[in-house]
Amino acid sequence: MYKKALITGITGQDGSYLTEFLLKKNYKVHGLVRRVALEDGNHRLWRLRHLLTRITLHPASLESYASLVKLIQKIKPHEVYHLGAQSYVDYSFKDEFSTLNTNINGTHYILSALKEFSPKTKFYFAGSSEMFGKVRQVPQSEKTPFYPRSVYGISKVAGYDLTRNYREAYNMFCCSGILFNHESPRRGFEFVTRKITHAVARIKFGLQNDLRLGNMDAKRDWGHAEDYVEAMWLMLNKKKPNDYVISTGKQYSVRDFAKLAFELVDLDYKKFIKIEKNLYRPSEVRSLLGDCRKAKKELKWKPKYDFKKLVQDMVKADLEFVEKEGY
Ligand code: NAP
Ligand code: F7E
Repeated sequence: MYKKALITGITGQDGSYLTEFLLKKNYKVHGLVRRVALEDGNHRLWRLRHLLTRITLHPASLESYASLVKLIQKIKPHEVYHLGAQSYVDYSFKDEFSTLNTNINGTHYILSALKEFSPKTKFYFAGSSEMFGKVRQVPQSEKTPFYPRSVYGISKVAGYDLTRNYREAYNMFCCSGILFNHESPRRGFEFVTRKITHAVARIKFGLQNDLRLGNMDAKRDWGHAEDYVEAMWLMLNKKKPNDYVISTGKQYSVRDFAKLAFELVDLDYKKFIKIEKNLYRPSEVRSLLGDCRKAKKELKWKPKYDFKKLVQDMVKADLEFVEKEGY
């Protein structure tokens, strides 16, 4: 018997890699999408284009409990991967209300709908290293206290607590992955890694002269999304539900990322980068470094990509992208 998975946020970076991963495991994959995505598939479904004939997309809204109930009753999924969220930290300073609304209520509605109509469904919540924010410990593990520095981080702490509470109160199979930054050629263009690799390719092809960045001293523990979606599945396929940090255990600055990305096309990053104060955040997360020993031990999870391979993958893909698309 095949398994059915429902993915919210299927149109995003992780949603597309997770879809590929689950299809390889013979899952029937269902995705929740905003109605506009179906109207404007060319733009909004670009990450799923090669998969569209093999999956079922359902228009629904994370803001509507009723639409989620209908969807869950219709599909009766074995597993729900709740990835849908306003995921851009910087935007959460500009629109606090919609970030909280989508990220907290969306999570709460799904958990509540599952409790009422499909309590045996396993649930994955996309937690984030942004929950650690102004870090209380180095490196950060499942035991590290949270200190979020943005409304985005706050919304993820609330989602994490809701997920844990449904597990404890109603005995449901609910897990949070506390994932550190993960990137790929499918990363959104507003995130710093993709902003850099896209700019590197555009500069190389003579389409752009410089790259404007904010805080280049910020440090992150960067992995590859392809590796990280596997960890989501491993969590839901353990005997018991639990929460896990997923990270590489290595830390690099935004400057390190830019330096390597420019070097890969034989350019010196110092000649192209301009620092803009308005790209700094009102309260920055300066340094994140994960301790994923629990995931390595209990899930037998291990990333295949290191930092250099990740940057190479993204630069190569953006050189091809800019050459083909011309922008
Ligand atoms: P992403 O590329 O930004 O994708 C976000 C997804 O959420 C998109 O499919 C988007 O749909 C959907 N979404 C946003 N607002 C929505 C709304 N109001 N209603 C329905 N869907 C909505 O993010 P990602 O990098 O794949 O990350 C996946 C999840 O992991 C997110 O929850 C993110 O917060 C979390 N996370 C990411 C990282 C990371 O480094 N990538 C690390 C830790 C946690 P549209 O296409 O319609 O906008
Ligand atoms: O910023 C600095 C910025 O926007 C990384 C999301 O997936 O990972 C992501 O959140 C760092 C920050 O990612 C620019 O100040 C400098 O320190 O790429 P980012 P993020 O904020 O770490 C976490 C784990 C998530 O959960 C989120 O969903 O880079 N930075 N200059 C810049 N950042 C951006 N975006 N643009 C710049 O020009």
